[in-house]
Amino acid sequence: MEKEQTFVLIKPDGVQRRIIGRIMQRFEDKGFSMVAMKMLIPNQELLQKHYEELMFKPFFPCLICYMLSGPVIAMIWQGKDVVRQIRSMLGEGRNPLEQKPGTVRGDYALELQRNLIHGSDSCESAQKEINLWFNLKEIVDWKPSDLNWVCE
Ligand code: IDP
Repeated sequence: MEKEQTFVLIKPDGVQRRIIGRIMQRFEDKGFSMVAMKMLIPNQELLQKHYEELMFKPFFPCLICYMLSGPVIAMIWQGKDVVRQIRSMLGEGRNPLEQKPGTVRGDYALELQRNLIHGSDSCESAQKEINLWFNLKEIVDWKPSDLNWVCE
């Protein structure tokens, strides 16, 4: 069974716009499995760690403020090549206006900042982000019953 995992965060605008279900549906339809999920209002310390690489960007204070503005949904998704696949399904690249229809950002977002969703950009950052947002006890080890029909 393919155990690659990635961290996905539906940002405050995704929650407020009530598109959580539609986003998760895309990942389930592709054949990925969710192994952890929680809703929370993240605190500043957590967000500063999550976005530490962007600390010196001019938009950093604004980004933190936006991310503090309401609840988010933190998730771990598992499956074959899941890190790369989910990045491409959410619409990689800074500007949602450049993203193709069929991607989450391409279908639902117009702005650089309010882009609805985060997905880890590498296996290394996925592991780091999973450890930052989740305890081991919150991750569920389960085998989807249709797995043999999705993966050879
Ligand atoms: P990513 O989410 O596509 O991986 P990053 O460069 O890691 O993009 O940026 C993190 C988040 O910071 C973006 O998802 C977006 O919400 C916000 N952001 C990135 N660039 C800008 C900008 O130029 N202005 C405002 N917000 C930005």
